[in-house]
Amino acid sequence: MPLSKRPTLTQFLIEQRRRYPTATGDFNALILDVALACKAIARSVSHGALGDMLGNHGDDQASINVQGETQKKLDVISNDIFIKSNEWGGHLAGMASEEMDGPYPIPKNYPQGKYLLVFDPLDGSSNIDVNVSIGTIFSVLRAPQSVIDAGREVVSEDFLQPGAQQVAAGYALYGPTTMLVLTVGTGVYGFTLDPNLGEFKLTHEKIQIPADTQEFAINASNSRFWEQPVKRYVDECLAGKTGPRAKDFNMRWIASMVAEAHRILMRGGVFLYPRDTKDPSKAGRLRLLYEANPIGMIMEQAGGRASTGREAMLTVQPTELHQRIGLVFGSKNEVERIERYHAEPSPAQDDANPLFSERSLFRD
Ligand code: AFP
Repeated sequence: MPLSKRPTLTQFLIEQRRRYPTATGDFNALILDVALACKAIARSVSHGALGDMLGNHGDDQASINVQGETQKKLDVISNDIFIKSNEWGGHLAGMASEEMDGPYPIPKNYPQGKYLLVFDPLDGSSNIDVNVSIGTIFSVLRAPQSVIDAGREVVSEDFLQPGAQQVAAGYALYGPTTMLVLTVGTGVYGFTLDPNLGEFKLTHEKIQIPADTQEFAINASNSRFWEQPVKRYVDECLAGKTGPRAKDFNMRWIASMVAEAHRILMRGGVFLYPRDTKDPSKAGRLRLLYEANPIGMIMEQAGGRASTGREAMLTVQPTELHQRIGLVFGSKNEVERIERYHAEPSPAQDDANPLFSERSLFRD
């Protein structure tokens, strides 16, 4: 399709809005403010060392975020860009971010709106200084009626909504091209930034993930911490044609979840960052509200599946703002297989019931 014929993000949103005659345009304006923030982050990321953007925030006095992780300069810059682009529009009652301890109430000098915006402003920070693709992840929820009616300040509890209640989710991928991948509940659409126009143009309509795959992504350096079902799944992938899967697999690990998610959307695959025993105080590495849920909505809307390994991700009831969780997503049949392995009796139970012993040919 010639570039001139490709709808812009604005045109796409207006055409989607026509399905809802009572729509006020608030939602569309919010998505466009988010898209503007992503364009500004893309610009900062593209300058890299030229823009004094690399390295840790606070330079010699490195700052640590609520996650206990060293903040990169671009983490803080990206968070500020998101706040400044979205606080003034009158569409939000509040925001929450990986980079902020608590929720961000809309300043009194701006009107308060009916949505909540939750985001990881820059995911994959460990890749910034080595010029590997990174991304932004965002999720839109409805503010509780009590916030809208009373106009009260948001509190953390207002954000603790299951992923199935998201009204929109998406990510920006800062790679060879800058892309915005978005779902508003009617499928998954990809927009590529036209650097000459400064506009996101529709390039991928109704993305569908292949139900099967021969590609898995996991950080194999954690294998000694994995639970048995994950060990079994990975062992069977590694066994390839010679094992129970009777086909060879390929492995990938970029350490930027947005890049992995995009590859899986484009050609299938499965991503695992499971709950493991590496740090018993953490229920997983990834965060539920602004990583697992938005990526989960994208995956489910594209015909894939997102799971904790034991249950559907979008059904999980959050208990805290920065809650961590085990995450498996991608090709539906592969994620369901991993869930089946988690549902089978664990080895401890097997000792009592040898009949239920692991069927894998590769027991430890
Ligand atoms: P950072 O933003 O701290 O680099 O974490 C990125 C991430 O949350 C996710 O995008 C990656 O898939 C995962 O962590 C990489 O984790 P490992 O560094 O343990 O492989």
